[in-house]
Amino acid sequence: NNHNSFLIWFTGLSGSGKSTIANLVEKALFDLNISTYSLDGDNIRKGINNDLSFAPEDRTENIRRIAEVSNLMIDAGLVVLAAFVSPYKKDRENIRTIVKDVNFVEVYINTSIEECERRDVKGLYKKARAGEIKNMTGISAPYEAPEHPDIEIKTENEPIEDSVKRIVDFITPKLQL
Ligand code: GGZ
Repeated sequence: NNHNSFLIWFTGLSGSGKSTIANLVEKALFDLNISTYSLDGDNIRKGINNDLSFAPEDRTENIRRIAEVSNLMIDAGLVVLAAFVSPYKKDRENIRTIVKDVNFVEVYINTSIEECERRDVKGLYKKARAGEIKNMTGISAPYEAPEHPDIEIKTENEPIEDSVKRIVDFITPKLQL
């Protein structure tokens, strides 16, 4: 539980590009014969965390359980990629405590709220503006940006391939290939 134990954590607004970038990083690691598993809202909030809302205390519990599940997967030998809005600084700090001996890499996907709202891939921002969704991060709920992320990605300024390469280049020297 040391050299190849990695948790790559992507934080950012809904629609910022977390899952897209995480999936491309996962592909690159696969090509290096590294066994990975990706966690995101689609596989976690529909399953183990389907009892949780987007209220602050439920987001905290969401992140806590994800950190614990990550710990188990890392223990099983996988590099875990986790893509969650994870808007609260204290919740992200708690992840470090939960996975203590694991190499924790915080990747901040810094896409502006204006751009996320313009993309509005799932129509959630429109619903939030119409008052049909409460607690929408960036609209009616806070996002506390990381102050010292290991990697910061500005998707509006950098080609996605370059972003992916920067993440892979950050991780691979630390991995026993
Ligand atoms: C933020 C919401 C909300 C609200 C539904 N606020 O773009 P998506 O759709 O696929 O990613 C978002 C996802 C956020 O779930 P997380 O588990 O990552 O959030 S947290 O870490 O804060 O617990 C979005 C969708 O769920 N979604 N309602 N109100 N995102």
